[in-house]
Amino acid sequence: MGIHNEDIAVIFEEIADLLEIEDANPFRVRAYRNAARTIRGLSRELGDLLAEGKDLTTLPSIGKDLAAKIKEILESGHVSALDKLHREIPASVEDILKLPGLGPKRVKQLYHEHDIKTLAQLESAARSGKLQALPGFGKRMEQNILENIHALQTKEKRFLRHKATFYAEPLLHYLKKHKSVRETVIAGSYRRGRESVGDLDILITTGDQELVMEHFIKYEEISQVVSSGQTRATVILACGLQVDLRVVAEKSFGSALYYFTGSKAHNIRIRRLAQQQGLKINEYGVYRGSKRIAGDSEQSVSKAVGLPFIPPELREDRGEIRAALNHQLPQLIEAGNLKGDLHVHTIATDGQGTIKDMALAARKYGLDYLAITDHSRHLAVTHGLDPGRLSRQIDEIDELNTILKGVTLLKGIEVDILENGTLDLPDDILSRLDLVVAAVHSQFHLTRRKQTERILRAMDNRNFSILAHPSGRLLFEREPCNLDMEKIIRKASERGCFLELNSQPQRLDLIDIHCQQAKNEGVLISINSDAHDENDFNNLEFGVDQARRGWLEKKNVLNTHPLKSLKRLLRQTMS
Ligand code: DGT
Ligand code: CA
Ligand code: CA
Repeated sequence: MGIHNEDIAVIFEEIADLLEIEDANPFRVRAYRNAARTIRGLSRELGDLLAEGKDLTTLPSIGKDLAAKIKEILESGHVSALDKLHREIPASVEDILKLPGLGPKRVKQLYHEHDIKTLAQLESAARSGKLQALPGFGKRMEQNILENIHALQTKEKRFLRHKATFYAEPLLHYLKKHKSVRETVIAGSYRRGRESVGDLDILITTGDQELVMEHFIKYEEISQVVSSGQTRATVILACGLQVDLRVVAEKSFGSALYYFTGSKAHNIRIRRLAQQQGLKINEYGVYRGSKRIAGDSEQSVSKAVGLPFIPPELREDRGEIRAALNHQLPQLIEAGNLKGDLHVHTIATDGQGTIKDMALAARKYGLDYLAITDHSRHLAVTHGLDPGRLSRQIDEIDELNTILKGVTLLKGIEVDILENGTLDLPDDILSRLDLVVAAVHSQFHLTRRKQTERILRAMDNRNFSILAHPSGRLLFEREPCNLDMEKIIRKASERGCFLELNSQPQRLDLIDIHCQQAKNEGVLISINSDAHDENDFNNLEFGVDQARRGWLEKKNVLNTHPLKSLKRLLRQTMS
């Protein structure tokens, strides 16, 4: 689990590449490259040298600054200089950089001179023959690029976790069918509840590993067996998802589960904590000297290093170990804590169900209340509501509430935030509603300052209740808006209004770290389905998973409140 010299060299090379794309001072770029070379040539691990108290600046090409960065990487698994570059350069540009044959110089040229910043843009330039005309490219290179993009598209693809569940669950079911399979569990990012997964890491225990491996390899959805051995196999499913299966011994199940759940950064910290207590920890168990003291369950592993159980969603090295040591782990929210849903569409705009359909579906899902929030007129493609239609919907909801049993409807709207920060409908109609959910649906590319001011201004409206899908991102499709989210969170705190965690699997917006920030600022989060049909309430579970990754407790979530106190909270924003 340690950090090796190679890991550090890779980080320094990435920094050099990104600095080069940013047109940084060539001396700085070279300093990182030279350091990477030095590190690769060392005969000892930097971690060991540091532990022995060696002064790293005595190594060639390592000055004070780089020595400090090495220390930072060894201690935390990452380095803030690289984190900063990741914030500045779109991730999609880095995707281009990863294409074989395209170095930082060419990527810089594509990005700065030709505004090519995604693989899709690169592909279309190559297809239309425009790329070969650029200085330093040419026909061969264009052809290579097309081939490499194709190879990449069929290979390294992350899956929405939501999508992965569709393949994971039948596979688990298939594995469990075999009579000698005992435990099966999906570890890795899937278990940590990440919004997307690179692959599935499945652990099983069995009395007969040979038979079980044979059974696994015969799964009909497998399109390619990458490798298979006695205790481990890697396969690709027809959908493109990779699955790593490991058979582990029963007595090591807990330590294997802990290890393969990750994250890697969390594991590194746990291992260090164990070392401080004279213990050794790996995927087989926890050891004092040669004596094995724990490993059959995850609880036994945690306990051996003096920690309470840390929920997988928190295992990202974001302070969870410190919190655990101080007995301050959050009591994470659970799906059953939600009492209602505050963002739902109907056939009046782009939904599939009537108000009544949606109300009954919400009741069936176990919710006590439901806010109807159709789109406003500015979003014409959805046939958004104008004041007249909204007024009639208000009357319709009042009437339905007199006959519906077991569920209460609230009157709302998902109103567009216009480019200048005003809301798309007049105050006199908005003030008749129980809540106003406001959202950006246009002009996603304003500058950071303008986009932030636009939203802050909207939040100043007295009728504003909840900011919907605050960043506007669509996973794998649209980058988040360029926004100062910290400012928005602070504003919500001052103003006493709320932020949404939109549960659509492709949105999952707010993201986890912003949930955590909102919690720290005392801002309540509304976990909403944004349902467009009766089945979409199931999305709420993905929203809750994300909320757990954001450290949220029941008390941090607006719609865990019973109707009466919810209404009071909503009214408070209007005063
Ligand atoms: P993914 O698949 O990219 O969504 O992310 P993970 O977290 O599932 O990563 P994966 O599949 O590469 O590995 C699963 C877990 O196994 C990971 O979270 C921690 C553990 N692990 C794998 N390789 C290493 C390693 O080289 N060092 C350490 N410390 N842990 C590792
Ligand atoms: Ca994985
Ligand atoms: Ca894996």
